[in-house]
Amino acid sequence: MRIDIITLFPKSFSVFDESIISRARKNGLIDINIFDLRDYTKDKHKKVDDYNFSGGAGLLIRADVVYDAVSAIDPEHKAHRIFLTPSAPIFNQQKVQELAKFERILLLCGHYEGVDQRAIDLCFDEVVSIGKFVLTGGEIACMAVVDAVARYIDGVIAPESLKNESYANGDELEYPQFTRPREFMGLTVPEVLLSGNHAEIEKWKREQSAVMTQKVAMTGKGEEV
Ligand code: 6GU
Repeated sequence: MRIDIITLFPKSFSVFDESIISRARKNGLIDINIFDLRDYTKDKHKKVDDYNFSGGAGLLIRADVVYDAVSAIDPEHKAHRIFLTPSAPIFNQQKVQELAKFERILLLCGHYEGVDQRAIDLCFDEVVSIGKFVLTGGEIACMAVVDAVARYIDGVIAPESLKNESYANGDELEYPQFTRPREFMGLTVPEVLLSGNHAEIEKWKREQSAVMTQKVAMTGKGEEV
């Protein structure tokens, strides 16, 4: 899968040089390209923003700069194009799986007060938010989206890992897990997990998933795309 990211802060994406994503890039499973929006300005001061016609403080990213960047990077509109903004439907695991099916995606990270709406209307297929809160820019949201999507690309992680995890079955959350030692600070590993009885262990996992899901549902309501 090819992933193109347009940002004003390319250096922040060094996170993709670590861990699983880095390995997937080296193995040729994902081709992540970071583009600096400033490289697509025409004026000598490399100005990307301008004042907001609705008034108020804060500058907006200009439509022409975004249009020029997107047109240069994806001239034939081969990529599924996503703009990251808090003013959007909220991302979830179903969306992750949908995005993972594209051969190519392109993401634009907003910054400052946002982006001229005409750029969004003209250039993007979809807008995505990662939750009901506001970040200083779309970069961290972009990293979250790309990381989650990359996990669903063949070869990036073991397929079994995708089966037994939160949101693999609807909104069901994963059960608690334990490793050695059997006792830590007075807390013990549930007896059934030490029993070697696989049927009982499976039953315990299903029950604990339900308990976890119920607990979380009662403490905060999640949002759907
Ligand atoms: Cl995609 N961008 C920003 N700036 N803030 C957010 C967000 C995105 N999703 C949640 N908060």
